[in-house]
Amino acid sequence: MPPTLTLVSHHLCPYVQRAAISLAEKSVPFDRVYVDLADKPAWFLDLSPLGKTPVLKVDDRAIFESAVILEYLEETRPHPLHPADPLQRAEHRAWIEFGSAVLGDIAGLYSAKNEPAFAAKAETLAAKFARLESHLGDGPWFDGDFSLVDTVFGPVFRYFDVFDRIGEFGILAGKPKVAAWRKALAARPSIRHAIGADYEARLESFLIQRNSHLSTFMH
Ligand SMILES: N[C@@H](CCC(=O)N[C@@H](CS)C(=O)NCC(=O)O)C(=O)O
Repeated sequence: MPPTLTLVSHHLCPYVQRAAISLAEKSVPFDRVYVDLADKPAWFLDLSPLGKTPVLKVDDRAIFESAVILEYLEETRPHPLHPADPLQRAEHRAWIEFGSAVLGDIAGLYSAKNEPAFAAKAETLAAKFARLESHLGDGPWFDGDFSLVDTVFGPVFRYFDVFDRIGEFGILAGKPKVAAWRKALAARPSIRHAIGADYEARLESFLIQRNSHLSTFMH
């Protein structure tokens, strides 16, 4: 009997989405429970030493940290999302880390309290996407077959679907390979279905509540 998997989730968390996308790509059934990160329940803090989502419950054991969850699924489930070659696999792990740094910059962008701080974060992000633009090949995916790097960047680009409705901040402008990659990721069923139907409305109200520079465009 394979273990029962439960993904402890938050509705907006991009790191949770990584795990959901990998599980969908591998056709692995799993349950999902949601926690309120603004009011963390005791059972969640017991499971999650860092108090963060995602946690993957494997029967009665708990794995935390999304990159570790992805590696566990690679080791235990079919349909590999990592390349077979060790050097290429190491490169992919490095770009996954880059994806986490981009998520940190996105959080910095939507939390920036004033225009100069916002502009600085937008510039940092534009430089990171320029780096990706020069690294990407012919597509449609990051590097050959659909991989964990694609899994990580699907939730990254999802933020821009909402940002684009708020304003034009020039972060992805003039980057045709990034644009094509974003489009391919947005159409991938595993990525589309990694969130609930109310995701965008939830993200919008979260962004308004930040009371940040970005929020000022939303009133
Ligand atoms: N390095 C972690 C990051 C996870 C993370 O930052 N999760 C956020 C939500 S997206 C969280 O739980 N934040 C709550 C907190 O830090 O208190 C991973 O890859 O799983």
